[in-house]
Amino acid sequence: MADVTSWREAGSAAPAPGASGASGASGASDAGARALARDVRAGLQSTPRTLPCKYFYDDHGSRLFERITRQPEYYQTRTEQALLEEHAGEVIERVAPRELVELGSGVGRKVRLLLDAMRARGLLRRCLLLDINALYLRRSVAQLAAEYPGAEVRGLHGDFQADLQRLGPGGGRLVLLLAGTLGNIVPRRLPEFLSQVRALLVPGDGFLVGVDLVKDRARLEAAYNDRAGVTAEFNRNILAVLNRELRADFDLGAWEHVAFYDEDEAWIEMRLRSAADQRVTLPALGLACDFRRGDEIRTEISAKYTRASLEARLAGSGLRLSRWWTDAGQRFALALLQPDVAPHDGSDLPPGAAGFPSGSNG
Ligand code: SAH
Ligand code: AVI
Repeated sequence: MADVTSWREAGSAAPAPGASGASGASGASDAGARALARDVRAGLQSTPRTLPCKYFYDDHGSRLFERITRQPEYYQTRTEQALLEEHAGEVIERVAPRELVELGSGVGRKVRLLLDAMRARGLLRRCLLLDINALYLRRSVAQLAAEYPGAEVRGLHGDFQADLQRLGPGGGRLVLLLAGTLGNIVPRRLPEFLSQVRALLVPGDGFLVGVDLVKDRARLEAAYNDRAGVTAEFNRNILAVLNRELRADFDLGAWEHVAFYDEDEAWIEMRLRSAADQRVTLPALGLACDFRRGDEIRTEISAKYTRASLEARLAGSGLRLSRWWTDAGQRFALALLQPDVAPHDGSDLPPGAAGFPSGSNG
């Protein structure tokens, strides 16, 4: 059983203009266009100029991301895949979920390792994929529904920073945020996001996060400056989204890809740098922007964590680190986060969970 729900029709923020709609409904793309217009206006008028990285992922951008994951410099995907191959069984045994929810599911490849581990233990009932790109979402849902015929597979088209409450209450739930996508959330906003995820869970549930780790600058910068230039194309693609959706006239050839590691912030920052003095018009916004040669627009941050810096961000979120796995090279980690069981308030304990073990910090 499979279906894809557009949350936008329910009146929530509309995050994916330019992506093929699941239903092609024009109301959905109107809402998407409004959200894009608001975000781009605010971002281009702020100092420094910024664009939200979620707008990379139209259909072409999603394809480019897939190509990035196959570049030799981009160690993240293959390292996380290997960690999941090794530890999926243990994750499932710790959480015993009947429902898997993947935020930012993309092609939905790695999720199979967890679904297989659930199925092997007779646990699998439901799988929910959430993504901003409706085309990839619809394809993934159809494929998983065919491969796991006993499970209810659903797609939710939305923004994991705006729409989480639509997932409803937890209980037997494992939420995934893989690929290091947690790093694309500005770290100071992470506690708020983690609290929102916590609200989807009950004690005993889990939130499995793929975490790209702090490491030497050369390796990090190489991953975002691949020799084949795929990341550069991915970065410039955000301007193509603005040209199509807002009738802007960015000349993609007049913008240079920049990606560097900011050690103080512990994040990779991607920017687009104007290669000339130029004026860009965005008629749909009634906006014209002047750029001097060398002016930059920040398009993405990709924060890198240590176990300690991630734990520091958990403070007050209601989640604790229950298990931590890394590869031998300490490049990438899987962090299993689970709700704190507040000793003074067991009101959200599910039936029978009163004796839930606290779990060890691995
Ligand atoms: N989980 C996949 C894909 C990771 S790439 C993997 O492990 O390979 C990040 C994914 O998150 C993309 O599919 C992108 O479309 C989606 N995404 C990015 N920002 C999002 C947001 N704010 N809300 C929902 N999905 C988002
Ligand atoms: C999806 N996300 C974790 C990627 C990252 O590494 O931050 C997106 C990306 N940006 C450039 N390359 C890949």
